[in-house]
Amino acid sequence: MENNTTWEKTFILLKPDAVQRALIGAIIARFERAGLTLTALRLQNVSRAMAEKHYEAHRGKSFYEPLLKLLRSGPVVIMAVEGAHAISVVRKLVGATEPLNAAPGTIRGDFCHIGYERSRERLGVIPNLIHASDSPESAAAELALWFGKEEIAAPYQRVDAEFM
Ligand code: IDP
Ligand code: MG
Repeated sequence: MENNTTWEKTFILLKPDAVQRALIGAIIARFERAGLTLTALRLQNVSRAMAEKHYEAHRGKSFYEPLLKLLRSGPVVIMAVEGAHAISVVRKLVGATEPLNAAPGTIRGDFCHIGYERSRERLGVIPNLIHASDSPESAAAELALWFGKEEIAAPYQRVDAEFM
C-alpha cells in the first residue's frame, strides 16, 4: 500500500507439518494480529522442481534431501504479506530455526519443541512448521517464484493502518 523504505513485502510458507496439525488458522491469525496485511494466499502441493528452487541455498547440506521430502509430504499454504518492516516482523514472530530454542510466544516456540539432535534420529531435518523470507532479496525472489503478479491482490488498507 505504502511506498517507502520501511514498508516491506514478504513471503511465508506453512509447511506440511503445520497443515497436517490443523494450525493454519492459528498461525495466520498471529500475522493479522501483528498488523500485517495479507495480499495472497493459496494451499497447494509442491513439485520437486519448486522445492529445489525454493531451497536452492541449502543444496548439498546434510538435511537437504530430507528437507525437500518434508516440504513435499503434504500440502503447504503460501502467503504474501506486507507491512512496516514486514520481513523482520515476520521472522520475529516465527522464532528461531530450532524449535527447542525458539522463544515462547513465537510460532515455533509455542507450537513445536523438537531439537536438532532428535530430528537427526527421526526425519533428518527439523520440522518447524513455517518458512519466511529472511532478507529483501530473498523476499523478492520467493514472492516471484511462488506467485504470479496477477495472484497478488490490489493494494488495500487495513482500517487500523494509521497505528501500524
Ligand atoms: P529458517 O527456516 O529458520 O530460515 P534455514 O537455515 O533457512 O532456517 O533452513 C531451512 C530449513 O531447513 C529450516 O527451517 C529447517 O527445517 C531445516 N534445517 C536448517 N538447519 C538444519 C539443521 O542443522 N538440521 C536439520 N534441519 C535443519
Ligand atoms: Mg531460511
